[in-house]
Amino acid sequence: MPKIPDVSPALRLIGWPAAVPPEWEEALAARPQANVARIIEQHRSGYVAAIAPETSFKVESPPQWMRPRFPNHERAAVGDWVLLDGDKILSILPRRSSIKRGAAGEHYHQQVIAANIDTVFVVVGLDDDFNPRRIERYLFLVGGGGAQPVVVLTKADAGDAQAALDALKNLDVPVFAVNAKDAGSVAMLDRYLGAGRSVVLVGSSGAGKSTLTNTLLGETKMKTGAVRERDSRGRHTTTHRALLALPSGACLIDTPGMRELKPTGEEELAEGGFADIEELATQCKFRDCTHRSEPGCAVRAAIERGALDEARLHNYFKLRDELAGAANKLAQRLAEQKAEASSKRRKR
Ligand SMILES: Nc1nc2c(ncn2[C@@H]2O[C@H](COP(=O)(O)OP(=O)(O)OP(=O)(O)O)[C@@H](O)[C@H]2O)c(=O)[nH]1
Ligand SMILES: [Mg+2]
Ligand SMILES: [Zn+2]
Repeated sequence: MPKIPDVSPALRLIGWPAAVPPEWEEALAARPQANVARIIEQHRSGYVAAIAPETSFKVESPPQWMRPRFPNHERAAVGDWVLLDGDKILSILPRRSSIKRGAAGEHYHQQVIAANIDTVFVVVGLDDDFNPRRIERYLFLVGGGGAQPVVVLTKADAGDAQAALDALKNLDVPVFAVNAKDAGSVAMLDRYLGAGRSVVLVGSSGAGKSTLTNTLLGETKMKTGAVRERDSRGRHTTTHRALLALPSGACLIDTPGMRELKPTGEEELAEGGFADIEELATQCKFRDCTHRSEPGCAVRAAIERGALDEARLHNYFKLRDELAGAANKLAQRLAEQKAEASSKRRKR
Protein backbone atom coordinates (compact mmCIF):
# COMPACT_ATOMS: atom_id res chain seq x y z
CA MET A 1 0.00 0.00 0.00
CA PRO A 2 1.22 3.53 -0.76
CA LYS A 3 3.28 5.41 1.77
CA ILE A 4 4.91 8.82 1.78
CA PRO A 5 7.31 9.64 0.23
CA ASP A 6 6.85 6.62 -2.02
CA VAL A 7 3.29 7.34 -3.10
CA SER A 8 1.90 4.74 -5.43
CA PRO A 9 1.53 6.05 -8.99
CA ALA A 10 -2.00 4.61 -8.83
CA LEU A 11 -2.97 7.32 -6.34
CA ARG A 12 -1.81 9.95 -8.81
CA LEU A 13 -4.45 8.64 -11.22
CA ILE A 14 -7.17 9.48 -8.73
CA GLY A 15 -5.92 12.99 -8.04
CA TRP A 16 -3.10 12.71 -5.50
CA PRO A 17 -1.15 15.96 -5.94
CA ALA A 18 2.38 16.03 -7.30
CA ALA A 19 3.40 18.39 -4.50
CA VAL A 20 2.14 17.01 -1.17
CA PRO A 21 1.06 19.79 1.22
CA PRO A 22 3.17 19.87 4.43
CA GLU A 23 0.11 19.34 6.65
CA TRP A 24 -0.58 16.08 4.82
CA GLU A 25 2.99 14.92 5.27
CA GLU A 26 2.65 15.62 8.98
CA ALA A 27 -0.60 13.67 9.22
CA LEU A 28 0.96 10.76 7.31
CA ALA A 29 4.08 10.78 9.45
CA ALA A 30 1.92 10.67 12.59
CA ARG A 31 0.30 7.42 11.41
CA PRO A 32 3.02 5.52 9.57
CA GLN A 33 0.97 2.31 9.54
CA ALA A 34 -2.07 3.86 7.88
CA ASN A 35 -2.96 3.58 4.21
CA VAL A 36 -4.17 6.42 2.02
CA ALA A 37 -7.37 6.29 -0.05
CA ARG A 38 -9.78 8.72 -1.67
CA ILE A 39 -13.51 8.79 -0.99
CA ILE A 40 -15.16 8.26 -4.37
CA GLU A 41 -18.77 7.56 -3.43
CA GLN A 42 -21.02 8.69 -0.64
CA HIS A 43 -24.25 6.79 0.03
CA ARG A 44 -26.75 7.02 2.81
CA SER A 45 -25.34 3.74 4.09
CA GLY A 46 -21.65 4.67 3.92
CA TYR A 47 -18.60 5.41 1.82
CA VAL A 48 -16.63 3.79 -0.97
CA ALA A 49 -12.91 4.59 -1.14
CA ALA A 50 -10.39 3.98 -3.94
CA ILE A 51 -6.66 3.41 -4.05
CA ALA A 52 -6.54 3.27 -7.88
CA PRO A 53 -8.99 4.04 -10.71
CA GLU A 54 -10.51 0.54 -10.74
CA THR A 55 -9.74 -0.51 -7.17
CA SER A 56 -12.34 0.53 -4.64
CA PHE A 57 -14.00 -0.91 -1.54
CA LYS A 58 -16.48 -0.01 1.16
CA VAL A 59 -14.99 1.70 4.19
CA GLU A 60 -16.26 2.06 7.73
CA SER A 61 -16.78 5.41 9.44
CA PRO A 62 -15.22 6.12 12.85
CA PRO A 63 -17.74 5.61 15.69
CA GLN A 64 -17.82 9.31 16.65
CA TRP A 65 -19.21 10.22 13.20
CA MET A 66 -22.34 8.23 14.05
CA ARG A 67 -23.32 10.61 16.86
CA PRO A 68 -26.32 12.62 15.63
CA ARG A 69 -24.83 15.91 16.85
CA PHE A 70 -21.47 15.31 15.13
CA PRO A 71 -20.90 18.19 12.67
CA ASN A 72 -21.79 17.10 9.18
CA HIS A 73 -18.87 18.82 7.52
CA GLU A 74 -16.38 16.97 9.72
CA ARG A 75 -17.48 13.68 8.22
CA ALA A 76 -15.88 12.62 4.94
CA ALA A 77 -17.15 13.90 1.60
CA VAL A 78 -16.46 12.71 -1.93
CA GLY A 79 -12.99 13.88 -2.90
CA ASP A 80 -11.62 13.63 0.62
CA TRP A 81 -8.37 11.78 1.24
CA VAL A 82 -8.61 9.51 4.25
CA LEU A 83 -6.19 7.49 6.35
CA LEU A 84 -7.30 3.89 6.76
CA ASP A 85 -6.61 1.07 9.14
CA GLY A 86 -7.76 -1.83 7.00
CA ASP A 87 -11.24 -0.74 5.94
CA LYS A 88 -11.73 1.62 8.89
CA ILE A 89 -11.40 5.37 8.42
CA LEU A 90 -9.00 6.84 10.98
CA SER A 91 -9.03 10.46 9.87
CA ILE A 92 -9.47 12.88 6.99
CA LEU A 93 -6.49 14.75 5.56
CA PRO A 94 -7.04 18.53 5.83
CA ARG A 95 -9.08 19.74 2.84
CA ARG A 96 -7.23 21.89 0.31
CA SER A 97 -10.54 23.18 -1.01
CA SER A 98 -14.23 22.38 -0.87
CA ILE A 99 -17.66 23.45 -1.99
CA LYS A 100 -20.27 23.61 0.73
CA ARG A 101 -23.84 24.68 1.29
CA GLY A 102 -26.10 25.17 4.27
CA ALA A 103 -28.07 21.98 4.87
CA ALA A 104 -31.83 21.93 5.29
CA GLY A 105 -33.18 21.06 8.72
CA GLU A 106 -33.83 22.38 12.18
CA HIS A 107 -30.22 22.47 13.38
CA TYR A 108 -27.43 24.40 11.73
CA HIS A 109 -25.44 22.10 9.48
CA GLN A 110 -23.03 22.47 6.61
CA GLN A 111 -22.99 20.00 3.78
CA VAL A 112 -19.74 19.42 1.92
CA ILE A 113 -20.63 18.73 -1.70
CA ALA A 114 -17.08 17.84 -2.71
CA ALA A 115 -13.57 18.22 -1.31
CA ASN A 116 -10.09 18.75 -2.73
CA ILE A 117 -11.25 20.03 -6.09
CA ASP A 118 -9.43 22.43 -8.37
CA THR A 119 -12.41 23.50 -10.44
CA VAL A 120 -16.19 23.64 -10.04
CA PHE A 121 -18.20 23.33 -13.24
CA VAL A 122 -21.48 25.13 -12.66
CA VAL A 123 -23.57 23.25 -15.24
CA VAL A 124 -26.62 25.07 -16.56
CA GLY A 125 -28.89 24.06 -19.43
CA LEU A 126 -29.72 26.57 -22.16
CA ASP A 127 -33.40 25.67 -21.78
CA ASP A 128 -35.70 26.79 -18.96
CA ASP A 129 -32.89 25.92 -16.55
CA PHE A 130 -31.01 29.07 -17.59
CA ASN A 131 -31.22 31.74 -14.89
CA PRO A 132 -28.44 34.29 -14.27
CA ARG A 133 -29.56 34.85 -10.66
CA ARG A 134 -29.17 31.18 -9.87
CA ILE A 135 -25.75 31.15 -11.51
CA GLU A 136 -24.75 34.09 -9.27
CA ARG A 137 -25.94 32.06 -6.28
CA TYR A 138 -23.74 29.12 -7.30
CA LEU A 139 -20.73 31.39 -7.74
CA PHE A 140 -21.44 32.89 -4.33
CA LEU A 141 -21.29 29.44 -2.71
CA VAL A 142 -18.14 28.43 -4.62
CA GLY A 143 -16.31 31.70 -3.84
CA GLY A 144 -13.72 31.46 -1.11
CA GLY A 145 -13.81 27.66 -1.02
CA GLY A 146 -10.46 27.45 -2.79
CA ALA A 147 -11.71 26.10 -6.13
CA GLN A 148 -12.05 27.97 -9.41
CA PRO A 149 -15.62 28.31 -10.69
CA VAL A 150 -16.37 27.84 -14.39
CA VAL A 151 -19.83 28.17 -15.91
CA VAL A 152 -20.66 25.43 -18.43
CA LEU A 153 -23.80 26.10 -20.44
CA THR A 154 -25.13 22.86 -21.95
CA LYS A 155 -27.66 22.23 -24.71
CA ALA A 156 -26.00 24.87 -26.93
CA ASP A 157 -27.25 22.74 -29.83
CA ALA A 158 -30.83 23.43 -28.77
CA GLY A 159 -30.79 26.89 -27.10
CA ASP A 160 -29.66 30.44 -27.79
CA ALA A 161 -26.05 30.36 -26.62
CA GLN A 162 -25.20 33.88 -27.76
CA ALA A 163 -28.03 35.52 -25.79
CA ALA A 164 -26.95 33.60 -22.67
CA LEU A 165 -23.28 34.52 -23.10
CA ASP A 166 -24.35 38.17 -23.44
CA ALA A 167 -26.45 37.97 -20.30
CA LEU A 168 -23.43 36.65 -18.38
CA LYS A 169 -20.76 38.88 -19.89
CA ASN A 170 -20.30 40.84 -16.65
CA LEU A 171 -19.44 37.75 -14.64
CA ASP A 172 -15.85 37.56 -13.59
CA VAL A 173 -15.53 33.83 -14.44
CA PRO A 174 -14.97 31.78 -17.60
CA VAL A 175 -18.19 30.78 -19.38
CA PHE A 176 -18.46 28.08 -22.06
CA ALA A 177 -21.41 26.96 -24.14
CA VAL A 178 -21.29 23.30 -25.22
CA ASN A 179 -23.30 20.42 -26.56
CA ALA A 180 -22.68 17.99 -23.71
CA LYS A 181 -23.38 15.04 -25.97
CA ASP A 182 -20.64 15.94 -28.41
CA ALA A 183 -16.99 15.09 -27.65
CA GLY A 184 -15.69 17.70 -30.09
CA SER A 185 -17.75 20.40 -28.43
CA VAL A 186 -16.74 19.59 -24.84
CA ALA A 187 -13.05 19.52 -25.80
CA MET A 188 -12.94 23.24 -24.92
CA LEU A 189 -13.06 22.12 -21.27
CA ASP A 190 -9.83 20.10 -21.62
CA ARG A 191 -7.80 22.95 -20.14
CA TYR A 192 -9.36 22.12 -16.73
CA LEU A 193 -8.88 18.39 -17.10
CA GLY A 194 -5.13 17.87 -17.03
CA ALA A 195 -3.60 14.96 -15.12
CA GLY A 196 -4.01 15.25 -11.36
CA ARG A 197 -6.81 17.81 -11.54
CA SER A 198 -10.13 17.29 -9.80
CA VAL A 199 -13.36 18.85 -11.06
CA VAL A 200 -16.82 18.70 -9.51
CA LEU A 201 -20.01 19.23 -11.55
CA VAL A 202 -22.89 20.99 -9.83
CA GLY A 203 -26.21 22.22 -11.16
CA SER A 204 -29.90 21.49 -11.14
CA SER A 205 -31.39 18.16 -12.08
CA GLY A 206 -31.56 17.78 -15.84
CA ALA A 207 -28.80 20.32 -16.54
CA GLY A 208 -26.66 17.65 -18.20
CA LYS A 209 -24.01 16.89 -15.55
CA SER A 210 -24.05 13.14 -16.16
CA THR A 211 -24.29 13.59 -19.92
CA LEU A 212 -21.17 15.77 -19.80
CA THR A 213 -19.46 13.27 -17.48
CA ASN A 214 -20.11 10.40 -19.91
CA THR A 215 -18.88 12.37 -22.91
CA LEU A 216 -15.67 13.38 -21.12
CA LEU A 217 -15.15 9.76 -19.99
CA GLY A 218 -15.71 8.49 -23.50
CA GLU A 219 -18.11 5.86 -22.18
CA THR A 220 -21.51 5.70 -20.51
CA LYS A 221 -20.90 5.15 -16.81
CA MET A 222 -23.57 7.46 -15.42
CA LYS A 223 -27.28 7.08 -16.05
CA THR A 224 -28.96 10.09 -17.67
CA GLY A 225 -32.65 10.97 -17.86
CA ALA A 226 -34.91 13.11 -20.03
CA VAL A 227 -36.24 16.40 -18.63
CA ARG A 228 -39.88 17.42 -18.32
CA GLU A 229 -41.13 19.16 -21.48
CA ARG A 230 -43.07 21.80 -19.54
CA ASP A 231 -40.24 23.36 -17.51
CA SER A 232 -37.00 21.52 -18.41
CA ARG A 233 -36.86 20.01 -14.91
CA GLY A 234 -34.90 16.79 -14.51
CA ARG A 235 -36.05 13.75 -12.56
CA HIS A 236 -33.14 13.40 -10.16
CA THR A 237 -31.56 10.61 -12.14
CA THR A 238 -28.23 10.77 -10.27
CA THR A 239 -28.83 9.84 -6.64
CA HIS A 240 -25.35 9.91 -5.08
CA ARG A 241 -22.06 11.70 -5.59
CA ALA A 242 -19.39 9.78 -7.45
CA LEU A 243 -15.77 10.42 -8.45
CA LEU A 244 -14.64 9.00 -11.78
CA ALA A 245 -11.13 8.91 -13.25
CA LEU A 246 -10.83 10.29 -16.79
CA PRO A 247 -8.43 8.92 -19.41
CA SER A 248 -6.58 12.27 -19.20
CA GLY A 249 -5.64 11.56 -15.56
CA ALA A 250 -8.14 14.10 -14.23
CA CYS A 251 -10.99 13.22 -11.86
CA LEU A 252 -14.62 14.21 -12.29
CA ILE A 253 -17.15 14.26 -9.47
CA ASP A 254 -20.74 13.95 -10.69
CA THR A 255 -23.41 15.03 -8.19
CA PRO A 256 -27.19 14.81 -7.87
CA GLY A 257 -29.11 17.90 -8.99
CA MET A 258 -29.54 20.52 -6.25
CA ARG A 259 -32.58 22.62 -5.62
CA GLU A 260 -31.76 24.42 -2.40
CA LEU A 261 -28.60 26.52 -2.36
CA LYS A 262 -28.37 28.00 1.10
CA PRO A 263 -25.26 29.86 2.27
CA THR A 264 -23.30 28.36 5.18
CA GLY A 265 -22.58 31.76 6.73
CA GLU A 266 -18.87 31.53 5.92
CA GLU A 267 -19.12 32.99 2.40
CA GLU A 268 -17.61 36.35 1.48
CA LEU A 269 -19.51 38.61 -0.91
CA ALA A 270 -16.34 39.97 -2.47
CA GLU A 271 -14.99 36.48 -3.17
CA GLY A 272 -18.36 35.18 -4.24
CA GLY A 273 -18.69 37.23 -7.42
CA PHE A 274 -19.75 40.58 -5.96
CA ALA A 275 -16.38 42.29 -5.63
CA ASP A 276 -17.49 45.08 -7.98
CA ILE A 277 -20.54 46.00 -5.85
CA GLU A 278 -18.56 45.78 -2.61
CA GLU A 279 -15.95 48.08 -4.16
CA LEU A 280 -18.58 50.58 -5.36
CA ALA A 281 -20.13 50.60 -1.88
CA THR A 282 -16.90 51.93 -0.41
CA GLN A 283 -17.36 55.03 -2.57
CA CYS A 284 -20.89 55.88 -1.35
CA LYS A 285 -21.25 59.16 0.51
CA PHE A 286 -22.72 57.51 3.61
CA ARG A 287 -20.89 54.66 5.23
CA ASP A 288 -24.13 52.91 6.09
CA CYS A 289 -25.63 53.53 2.63
CA THR A 290 -28.32 50.98 1.77
CA HIS A 291 -27.94 51.74 -1.98
CA ARG A 292 -31.69 52.25 -2.31
CA SER A 293 -32.26 56.01 -2.49
CA GLU A 294 -29.51 57.85 -0.61
CA PRO A 295 -27.78 60.82 -2.24
CA GLY A 296 -24.18 60.24 -3.31
CA CYS A 297 -24.70 56.49 -3.74
CA ALA A 298 -22.01 55.06 -6.01
CA VAL A 299 -23.97 51.85 -6.51
CA ARG A 300 -27.09 53.65 -7.78
CA ALA A 301 -24.85 55.79 -9.97
CA ALA A 302 -23.41 52.64 -11.55
CA ILE A 303 -26.94 51.46 -12.31
CA GLU A 304 -27.86 54.84 -13.82
CA ARG A 305 -24.92 54.73 -16.20
CA GLY A 306 -25.66 51.12 -17.16
CA ALA A 307 -22.52 49.65 -15.58
CA LEU A 308 -24.48 47.51 -13.12
CA ASP A 309 -27.54 45.34 -13.59
CA GLU A 310 -30.45 46.16 -11.26
CA ALA A 311 -31.54 42.50 -11.03
CA ARG A 312 -28.04 41.47 -10.05
CA LEU A 313 -28.00 44.16 -7.35
CA HIS A 314 -31.26 42.78 -5.93
CA ASN A 315 -29.77 39.31 -5.90
CA TYR A 316 -26.80 40.77 -4.03
CA PHE A 317 -29.16 42.22 -1.39
CA LYS A 318 -30.91 38.89 -1.07
CA LEU A 319 -27.73 36.87 -0.72
CA ARG A 320 -26.28 39.41 1.71
CA ASP A 321 -29.36 39.00 3.95
CA GLU A 322 -29.21 35.22 3.73
CA LEU A 323 -25.51 35.32 4.51
CA ALA A 324 -26.12 37.47 7.61
CA GLY A 325 -28.85 35.06 8.77
CA ALA A 326 -26.65 32.02 8.28
CA ALA A 327 -23.65 33.70 9.93
CA ASN A 328 -25.84 34.37 12.98
CA LYS A 329 -26.91 30.76 13.20
CA LEU A 330 -23.31 29.65 12.79
CA ALA A 331 -22.16 31.93 15.62
CA GLN A 332 -24.95 30.59 17.83
CA ARG A 333 -23.97 27.02 17.04
CA LEU A 334 -20.33 27.70 17.89
CA ALA A 335 -21.33 29.35 21.18
CA GLU A 336 -23.47 26.30 22.08
CA GLN A 337 -20.58 23.99 21.29
CA LYS A 338 -18.26 26.01 23.50
CA ALA A 339 -20.76 25.97 26.37
CA GLU A 340 -21.22 22.21 26.00
CA ALA A 341 -17.47 21.64 26.03
CA SER A 342 -16.90 23.71 29.16
CA SER A 343 -19.80 22.09 31.03
CA LYS A 344 -18.33 18.69 30.19
CA ARG A 345 -14.98 19.85 31.57
CA ARG A 346 -16.65 20.97 34.81
CA LYS A 347 -18.34 17.60 35.26
CA ARG A 348 -15.05 15.76 35.05
N1 LIG B 1 -29.51 18.30 -26.85
C1 LIG B 1 -28.83 18.20 -25.72
N2 LIG B 1 -29.34 17.49 -24.71
C2 LIG B 1 -28.63 17.42 -23.56
C3 LIG B 1 -27.41 18.09 -23.41
N3 LIG B 1 -26.94 17.86 -22.15
C4 LIG B 1 -27.86 17.06 -21.56
N4 LIG B 1 -28.87 16.79 -22.41
C5 LIG B 1 -30.07 16.00 -22.11
O1 LIG B 1 -30.67 16.48 -20.92
C6 LIG B 1 -31.24 15.42 -20.15
C7 LIG B 1 -30.71 15.46 -18.73
O2 LIG B 1 -29.35 15.12 -18.74
P1 LIG B 1 -28.60 14.46 -17.48
O3 LIG B 1 -27.18 14.35 -17.86
O4 LIG B 1 -29.29 13.25 -17.01
O5 LIG B 1 -28.79 15.61 -16.38
P2 LIG B 1 -28.16 15.67 -14.91
O6 LIG B 1 -27.67 17.06 -14.71
O7 LIG B 1 -27.17 14.59 -14.71
O8 LIG B 1 -29.45 15.45 -14.00
P3 LIG B 1 -29.58 14.76 -12.52
O9 LIG B 1 -28.75 13.52 -12.50
O10 LIG B 1 -31.03 14.50 -12.37
O11 LIG B 1 -29.09 15.80 -11.55
C8 LIG B 1 -30.90 14.15 -20.91
O12 LIG B 1 -32.02 13.80 -21.69
C9 LIG B 1 -29.74 14.55 -21.80
O13 LIG B 1 -29.68 13.80 -23.00
C10 LIG B 1 -26.90 18.86 -24.52
O14 LIG B 1 -25.84 19.52 -24.45
N5 LIG B 1 -27.66 18.88 -25.64
MG1 LIG C 1 -27.03 13.13 -13.34
ZN1 LIG D 1 -24.81 53.32 -1.83
